[in-house]
Amino acid sequence: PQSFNRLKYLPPYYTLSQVELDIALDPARTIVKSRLEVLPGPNHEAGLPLVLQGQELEFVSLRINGEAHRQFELTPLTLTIHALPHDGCQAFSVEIICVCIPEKNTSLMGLYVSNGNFFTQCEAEGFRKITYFLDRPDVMARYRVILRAREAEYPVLLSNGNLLSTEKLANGWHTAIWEDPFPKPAYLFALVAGKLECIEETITTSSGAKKLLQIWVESHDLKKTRHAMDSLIASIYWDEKRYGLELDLERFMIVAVGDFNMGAMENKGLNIFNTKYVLAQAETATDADFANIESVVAHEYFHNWTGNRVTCRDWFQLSLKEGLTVFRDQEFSADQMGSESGRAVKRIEDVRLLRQLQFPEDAGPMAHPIRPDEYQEINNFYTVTVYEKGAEVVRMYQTLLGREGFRKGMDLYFKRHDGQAVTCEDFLMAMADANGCDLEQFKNWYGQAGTPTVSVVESYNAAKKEYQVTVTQHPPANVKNKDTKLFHIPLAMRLLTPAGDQQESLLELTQESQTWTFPDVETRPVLSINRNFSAPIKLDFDQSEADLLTLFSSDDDAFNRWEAGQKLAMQMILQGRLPDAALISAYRDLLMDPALDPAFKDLALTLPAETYLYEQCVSVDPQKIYVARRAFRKAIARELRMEWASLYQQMQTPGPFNPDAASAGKRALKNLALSMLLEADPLIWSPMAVNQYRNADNMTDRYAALAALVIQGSSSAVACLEDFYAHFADDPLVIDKWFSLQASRPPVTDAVATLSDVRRLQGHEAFRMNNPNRVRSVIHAFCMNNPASFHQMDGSGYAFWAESVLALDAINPQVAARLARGLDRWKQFAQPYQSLMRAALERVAESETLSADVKEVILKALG
Ligand code: B3K
Ligand code: ZN
Repeated sequence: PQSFNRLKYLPPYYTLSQVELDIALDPARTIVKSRLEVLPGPNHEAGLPLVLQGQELEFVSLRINGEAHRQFELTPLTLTIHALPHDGCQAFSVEIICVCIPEKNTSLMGLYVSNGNFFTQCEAEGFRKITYFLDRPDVMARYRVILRAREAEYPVLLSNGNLLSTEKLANGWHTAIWEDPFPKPAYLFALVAGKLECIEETITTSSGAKKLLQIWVESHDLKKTRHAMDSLIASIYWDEKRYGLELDLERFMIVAVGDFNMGAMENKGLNIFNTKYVLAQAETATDADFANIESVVAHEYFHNWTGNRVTCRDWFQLSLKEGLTVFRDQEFSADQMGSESGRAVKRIEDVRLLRQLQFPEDAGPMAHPIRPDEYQEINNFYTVTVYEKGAEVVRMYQTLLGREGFRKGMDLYFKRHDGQAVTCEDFLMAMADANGCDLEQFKNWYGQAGTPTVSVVESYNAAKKEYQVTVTQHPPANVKNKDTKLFHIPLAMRLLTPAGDQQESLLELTQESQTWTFPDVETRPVLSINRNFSAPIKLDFDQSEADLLTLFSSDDDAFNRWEAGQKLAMQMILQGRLPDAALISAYRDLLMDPALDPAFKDLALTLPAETYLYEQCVSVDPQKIYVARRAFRKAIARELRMEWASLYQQMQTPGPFNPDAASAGKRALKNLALSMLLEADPLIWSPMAVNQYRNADNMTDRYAALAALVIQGSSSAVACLEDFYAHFADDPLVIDKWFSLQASRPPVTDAVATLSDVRRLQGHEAFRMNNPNRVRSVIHAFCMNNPASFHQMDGSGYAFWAESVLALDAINPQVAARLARGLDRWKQFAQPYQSLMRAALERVAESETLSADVKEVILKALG
């Protein structure tokens, strides 16, 4: 397979100034006429041909400077034009007519049809499925777009930028002309056409300009758009306040679509969203949905500056925009929590996600630096490493430079690079130059894969009243390069003493090993290190259970307080122990502390995920881990049944539903209590859960009660599931929840039952193999979110996985490639799992029709 290398980047031979598109939309035959104003590029040489990318297109005609042109070659992936006027040394125009077939496009890249309407997805390389083009992010042009369609079927015609005019044509067709004043790469192009309606608001931004905001959905969904609009408005004001960045267009649109490969897309002025990240109302969306919508709306909006105004030179630089924009959305969401404890809760959630998903990636066969050096299919590199670890790296600049220093760096970045396509190094240099500091060693975070381990050894000299800590960095175990470079690691730390007299400080670990000495420490302190998860590392610190209990009950850093509890639980689960009296008592004190945020209590009493526990083992026995974790949980449920019962009462949220963080935190703790009570005393508490299921006025409480019943294998679960389906049959997003709850149900008696459930769900009338959300709620949920049912000693889960990867690959390679990642960590498992997984991988590898997407993932896993 062809692979692309970061160091082989060449500037373009040709570039574009202006693009005019005239698109006549028809599901069976869309005609695309383009007129490109071409200029010699930075790397031009006289006589070079112009090579355009094009995929799955029917070529019709080519004109150069208005004249028919015959010196060209077509391949399945390119249109190469020879004999250019003046050897291509002066500007010339290219006019191309071609045809594509949106209704046959199940890959959901390029132009496609969803529920009768047209949508596009161009990042990373989808524009070439619409027309022949210089489809690379360092070619930026101004676009003028004429959309044509039959008015009765497609009354709304949208594209990027500003609407110039509309016109009714005689034959029942109509047109709309859009112009985007900002030069952009093709991946930010978008069009939408169909029967849609919008809610709109006008706001005034910092310069006093009026801006039109619209959210476009199918008419029956209009009532579910308020939260997305509020999130958008909050994002716009936050970016002005925190970074001085203003919305630059007169109009900003969000459109929701039910068939979408990922969460959302930041096309200039016309963001396209998976319905899952737009539509919400109390009756149909959970607190998690509300929070996700807020953060995805913010993320896409923030891309308008970090991604669109300043974009990536090439796709290896993806983290330049994604890591930075994730960091920005994390900070926004933290601020929206409304309190310091809320900020900490958000931080814990973000780190939990990183460690559950990114750490395994960084330890597995697809490990790559946040700026990869090599890829075969770029779509495989929209990863938790590029996004979430990328965000951690951006966060470290802020930790090292302070908020003000970070802001200075951002200001210089925009001053230098507005309107350009740049690299991660340009970002680093802006940070360094704005702060007059040397970030040379910090660069290593961009170039090396794997999670570094930092080991800590401490000593206290009671006679001298002196405390010493020695910190050593160890390169990630899986890093292949011989000359491993040392990282620049910021470690926030504080010595906890009874007197509370020690301040927080920041240790900068830049050498392999460094020792810090602290004088005047009156009593042996307890070390709190890597506070707020200041660096994305694994900490190897053999702290006693007594010290961990001290941290868990009194660390003033909420993240480390939570972390101490996780570490205690993790160690005991992996040793097959149940929580001892001291830990139970610490849990009890924490749960009953009136000063603590309920959302924090919920996180503190939620055990580390099975997949995170896997990462701590040399040879994973998934069934053993499942049993040990479940037993540990049952013990917490039983030992604290009085506390759970009283919290279940105390955490009720009377009055109308409010999705704010404070109310959501109370609901989370209440519903944790309910599930614990069901675990402890199912016969007593099942009727209470059924009662909550029936009477809830919001989806969070209704779904939580249903989930508790299903997970417990309660006899009432079946009737409630049937009722739920009947009630929400018309709402695809709610039906996705119904599917995914069943597919991710852990084994109650025997796990084979779950696989047969999954096969039954696949035969259900509402199952759709070509809708990514539905597929993810059944197949991905089972294979990637239900480890105890998936990892069976008969290999049935893996056989199902292989069959599903192959079936999906024929429909949608991106969705299939995501599922293909499900066996990445096969080498880490004990037998017989390991051999069975390998056999399943080999079965997929044998297929002769694999997409580049799936092939890369499978061959790297086997390699
Ligand atoms: N930039 C898009 C992701 C595109 C994925 C292409 N396979 C969404 C986002 O990160 O905001
Ligand atoms: Zn993004």
